[in-house]
Amino acid sequence: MEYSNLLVEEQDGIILLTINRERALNALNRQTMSELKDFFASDQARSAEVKGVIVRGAGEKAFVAGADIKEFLDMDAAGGAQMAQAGHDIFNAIEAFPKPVVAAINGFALGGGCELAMACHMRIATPSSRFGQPEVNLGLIPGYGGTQRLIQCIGKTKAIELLMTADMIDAEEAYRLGLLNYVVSADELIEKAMNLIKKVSKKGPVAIAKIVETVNAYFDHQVDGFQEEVNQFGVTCGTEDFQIGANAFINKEKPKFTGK
Ligand code: CO8
Repeated sequence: MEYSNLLVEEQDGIILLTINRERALNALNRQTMSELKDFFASDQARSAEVKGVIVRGAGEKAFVAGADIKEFLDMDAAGGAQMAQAGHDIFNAIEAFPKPVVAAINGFALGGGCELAMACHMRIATPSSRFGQPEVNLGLIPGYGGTQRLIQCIGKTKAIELLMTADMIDAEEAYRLGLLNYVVSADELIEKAMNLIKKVSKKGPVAIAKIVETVNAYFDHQVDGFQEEVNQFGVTCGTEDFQIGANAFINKEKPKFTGK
């Protein structure tokens, strides 16, 4: 698929995925959502050579300022539910991606933008970044997972306040609440995200994929997360990676994982 709203660049096996609609503060219109869906399912993203994905917004002002409000002005109840479901499917696929996905946030991460960041495995932001779920200002509620993931990230007490008031918080407050992994300067943002992915890429790839599955199981009410851990622990014990990792430790060597 040719992308008109995503830029895909690769550096040292790490994909830099840029939401590229700077004039609309990178708002997620239908086209961008379908490109995101395509990208995370693509052979390029899922290639064994890829260590992870950094998601960022184009320009200096916004990560993503939300879903594209101009596209859903005339939406009815059925159309809204359909669009929200499609968004859930895409963000769930990002959350389930078997390699680290890091949001590198410089500027506004609002509504669907905050929801996209929360679907990523880790979040790093610059001090001037601002976060919020302002949907109630439009007479809506979040539709891309925000009511659930905000609680998961920061707990109900603050989540319900932010969801009800539509207040924006700065990066320092977002870090304090547990929404962010790191706050770094704009100059350091991509380097920090790259270093995080490089650190993860030195671990056993099967184990990393199983961490994603097992952590996500905690939030899946159909699945017993503890049972999932037992099952996936067994799976990782049966891998070549485990043999390589354990032997490397005993022989005081660095492991060369095969991902098998
Ligand atoms: N959608 C569409 N266009 C947008 C959006 C958006 N979310 N945000 C900004 N833009 C556009 C503006 O319309 C403007 O375009 P133009 O120059 O053509 O008028 C351009 O980006 C620049 O924006 P501003 O002039 O407003 O810039 P400011 O610096 O004055 O303000 C703000 C920046 C505070 C970020 C402001 O733009 C703003 O409040 N944006 C909207 C934020 C918002 O409400 N986001 C939530 C949207 S709802 C949502 O995300 C629901 C997700 C779930 C959907 C479920 C299925 C439908």
